[in-house]
Amino acid sequence: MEAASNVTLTPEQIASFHEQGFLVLPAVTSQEEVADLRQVFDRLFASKAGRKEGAQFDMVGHDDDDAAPALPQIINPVNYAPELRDTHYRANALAIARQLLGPEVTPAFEHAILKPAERGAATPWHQDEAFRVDPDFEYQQLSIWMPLQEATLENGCMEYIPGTNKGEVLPHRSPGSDTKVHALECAEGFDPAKAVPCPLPAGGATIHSGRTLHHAGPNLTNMPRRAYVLGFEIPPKPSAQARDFYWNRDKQTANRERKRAWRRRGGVLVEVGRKLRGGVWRSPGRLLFEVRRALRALKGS
Ligand SMILES: O=C(O)CCC(=O)C(=O)O
Repeated sequence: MEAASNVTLTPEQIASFHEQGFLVLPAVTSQEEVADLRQVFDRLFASKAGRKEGAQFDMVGHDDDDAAPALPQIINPVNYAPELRDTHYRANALAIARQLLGPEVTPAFEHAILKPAERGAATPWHQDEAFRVDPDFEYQQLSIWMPLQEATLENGCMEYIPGTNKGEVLPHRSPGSDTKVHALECAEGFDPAKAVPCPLPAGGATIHSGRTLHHAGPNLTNMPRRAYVLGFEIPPKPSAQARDFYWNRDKQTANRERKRAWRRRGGVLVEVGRKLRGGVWRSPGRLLFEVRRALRALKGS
């Protein structure tokens, strides 16, 4: 049975999201579900799920096999834990995304992020849109970020710069100019002193748009900080205006290499199967975007 949604945003919340670029909600699922998700996350990170496919990696280090990661992430954890497919969180997140961006919205990506106890690194200031490998599309995306335990300033809650959602994508770079690091950091054009920290209870959520500048501090506590991010977007259309996200061109990360090797071994067919199972065919706009993106990637390789 599919989980049902029970979150309705007020007109004031919707207006505030579009004005400020973020929104804070005290609860988007039950404490029981949060407890279940914590167990799933701990299993996925401990078993290195997705690592061979390049889907689990350290965001801020060189991601060596034998090094303890400072900020491990799993892209699309649902691929390694089918029980994540049918959660109240997912149903509520989709309902929220539709209220904020409109009925055309489709699921686009998801992330599991861990800041390990005592050594979890800060997430650098960035805009999510800066990570898009193909800047020649128009993106209208948002992320729903749910902590699986309390999120505080001490363990790395989210912090946002209000209003940055209304500007362009600012110049980014690899932290320390090290192109072997997956993360990006925003290089200039904002004032970190304007940051609004957003502490949250477990199972609450912050929502931010693809251009809202954000970061999260290090985890200084003796408990892990886990966050489950669900991303949604209007199916992107080719943009009339050319942009250059040059900071993505030179990336040479270990996870990108693992992903390439896995695709060559037949992983590309697994990817197509996952997209079909995920329901990409239900939205003609989404399907068209996926085909256009694949063709552009083929042309570029
Ligand atoms: O969880 C974090 O530390 C950062 C999350 C983030 O940057 C995002 O969801 O876009």
